[in-house]
Amino acid sequence: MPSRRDFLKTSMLAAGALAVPRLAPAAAARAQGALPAAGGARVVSTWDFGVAANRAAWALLSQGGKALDAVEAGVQVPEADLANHSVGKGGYPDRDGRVTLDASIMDGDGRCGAVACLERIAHPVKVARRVMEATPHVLLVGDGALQFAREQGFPEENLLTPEAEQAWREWLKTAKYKPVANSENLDYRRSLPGGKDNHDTIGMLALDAHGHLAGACTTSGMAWKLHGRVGDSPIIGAGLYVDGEVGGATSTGVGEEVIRNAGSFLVVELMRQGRSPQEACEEAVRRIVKKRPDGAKELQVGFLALRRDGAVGAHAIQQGFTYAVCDALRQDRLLASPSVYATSFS
Ligand code: SD4
Repeated sequence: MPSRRDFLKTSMLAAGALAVPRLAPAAAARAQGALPAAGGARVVSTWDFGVAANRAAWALLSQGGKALDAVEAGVQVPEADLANHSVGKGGYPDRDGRVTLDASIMDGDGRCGAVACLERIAHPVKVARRVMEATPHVLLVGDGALQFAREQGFPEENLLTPEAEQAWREWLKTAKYKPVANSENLDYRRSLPGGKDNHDTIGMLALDAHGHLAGACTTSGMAWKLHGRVGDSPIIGAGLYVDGEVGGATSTGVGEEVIRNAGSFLVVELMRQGRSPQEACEEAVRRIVKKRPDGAKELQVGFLALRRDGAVGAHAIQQGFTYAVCDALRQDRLLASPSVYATSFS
């Protein structure tokens, strides 16, 4: 159970009192509220690296581009960033030293594609889109996904960078696997190989000027996972779900918990029933916390939602989940999500 202090702090966070590290409250409210009735484009994405990813998506959206093209372009930014150890090339490998990538993409009309446990291809989101557009399938995995990518002409390369390999060799000394939470606890972060958390996924949702929605999600998954492990990110309804009549949702954190609760689908369905994006994310997080006997005290999961009118919501189990919001007004907003627990590892 959260302590009273945690609860009080959480209530303040939920009320928005502490929710905005880099914006005044009024500006944050504008960033989260519906867009003007006349419409407009908006893109949101998970974590600090979402700011740069949003900018790439905005380059298309601001020119009247399609939401689907925007999310595909946006998430390629962290996929290509070698300093990012949780997405794309440069991602931390699995227990056997193999970098395996998961990604999905979805349009507001229900079209979707995904790849899981894909090796040697730097931009899994592009392969996911190709699955969606060039096959009758939704999800290709492992060798089959690689075979398809090769046939489609995607270049192959070694995705294990020297830095990621070094972190893996360091981990091998103890070889202890724990799906630890992402938190603001700096001592904890520093204790991890490379001084970083062992997971962070980019999930992105976009609304274009024509009123169309799309989303994408891409990750190297949990560092040091068992070979063959697939997380929530490529599972439609878990790590990503978009319904043009309602809105979209995406998730980050310990994928197993999100899959168990069909998290992103749940967020969208709750919005369909009239909950705000914020309320829907809160309820999805609450379900995860409630089902865990330990109250999910050591796990992180965060949800991000974008309703079809542009309204945004986010909620996480632990403090520290950030998300980026970009629209015609401002392109570089980074907001702190409210959370169930104010601190995770104290
Ligand atoms: C996974 N959800 O593979 C991803 C990892 C992640 O923040 O999001 N980390 O379970």
